Amino acid sequence: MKTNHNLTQLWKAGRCHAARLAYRLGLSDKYCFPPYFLWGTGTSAYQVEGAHDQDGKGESIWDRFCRSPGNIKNGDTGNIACDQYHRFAQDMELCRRLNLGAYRFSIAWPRVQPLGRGALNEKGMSYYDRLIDELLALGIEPVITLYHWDLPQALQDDLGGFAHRDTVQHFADYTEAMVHRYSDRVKFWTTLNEPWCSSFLGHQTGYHAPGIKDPLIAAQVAHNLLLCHGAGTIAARAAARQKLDLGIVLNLTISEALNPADAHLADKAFARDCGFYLEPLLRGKYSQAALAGIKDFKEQDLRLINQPMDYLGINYYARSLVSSTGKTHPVPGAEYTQMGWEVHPQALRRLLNRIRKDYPEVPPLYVTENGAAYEDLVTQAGRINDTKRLEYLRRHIEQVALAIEDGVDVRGYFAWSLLDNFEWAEGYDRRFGIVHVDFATQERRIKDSGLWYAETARSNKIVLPRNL
Ligand code: GCO
Repeated sequence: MKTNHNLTQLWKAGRCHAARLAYRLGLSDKYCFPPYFLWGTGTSAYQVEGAHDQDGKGESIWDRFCRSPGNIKNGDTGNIACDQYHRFAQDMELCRRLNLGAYRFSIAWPRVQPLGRGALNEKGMSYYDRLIDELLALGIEPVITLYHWDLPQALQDDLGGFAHRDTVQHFADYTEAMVHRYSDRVKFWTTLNEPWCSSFLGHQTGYHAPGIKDPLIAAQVAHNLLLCHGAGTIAARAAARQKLDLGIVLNLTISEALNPADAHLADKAFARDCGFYLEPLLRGKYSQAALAGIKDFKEQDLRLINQPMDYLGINYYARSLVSSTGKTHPVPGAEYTQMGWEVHPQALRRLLNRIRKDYPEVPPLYVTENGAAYEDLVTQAGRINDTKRLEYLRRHIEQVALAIEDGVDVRGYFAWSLLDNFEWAEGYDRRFGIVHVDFATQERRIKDSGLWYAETARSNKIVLPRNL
């Protein structure tokens, strides 16, 4: 069996190399991604699971935040969300129908450790056992995110959450317990998803949980989250039952100038925003400016943050623009998604190249999120002709292919999201799924974008025009 499997892999890889050669020689317009390229989708626990107080789950900062009137559009909450806690088998079957190689999901920390420290909740732990086993039975790689924004409320109440250094040790202990339990079956692990959002949106603008508006706290949280990544990485490696692929997922924005005369501003913004994360993670350094904002800093912190990583996950939705006049919106002639984000696929290629150029030591890259919110209509026949989303995905995937051709080591692409789900402060008003969810009935329907994506994942190929 094993040999047959290997032979099939070899045959597939051979065909793929031949197809890439044909593309490069101008004999075909079909581009074949490398044979190891991973096609996936992602979700996060609070956005899809629901079952917010079931089977011993503790309260999270998002449970609490959603209960305060005015925080979330239409007063929506993640109490039920996509009910994936009860419907995971159906959802994983959808992943199979979409031909996905991987499913990226997060563990709800308060589900498995209700108070964020101390006793584990076996019922919550066994939920992820079942989810993982289901994925493996379908031949889909589970990719676990340890923290996607739903901190146990008890840690917020008792310690001040990530503003307090003790939370770092609690995160490391939680990580150790998860890796000990699941790493016999799960190879891919992410410590944190988009720590910029947790710190800045959660503690400076207050747009996200826990809803704090204090720049000093936000800066400390940003630093402490990086400590969590470092301490979590060490804990994960020590508890691992196999060699792990361990990394972090960042929303690195590429800043570009609307007017070429402002290019220096764009350069500065890139160095500041991406540098805030990549300098300490990859080089064990902070810029003077970054350091100035952090009150509780110890020299050895940088050594802790600077752990070897097996990959870097990048979430890309839009570029950010700079202009000396301050006016960047709207860009004449530009398209925007329902979030008001500019559609600019070429900047994804530039971002991937820029990271490789400025940080040659960067580990292999994955595009861990990319996708778009548009309003969807279900036709009488039950179809969702979401052409704009399909085009958004297609055009960004083209740019990933071009980045690979440029020599950037991109190993996979994850469409955001498998399902329409709870879009944080926007509630259920913004749909990112390649699968439609009717929130009244929980019925799922694969959208046209999903059908297209399934075919792309199956064939590992796209049509790649030469004049992009
Ligand atoms: C993010 C999140 C997702 C969002 C998506 C769209 O990392 O911001 O991972 O949870 O839903 O980005 O806003």
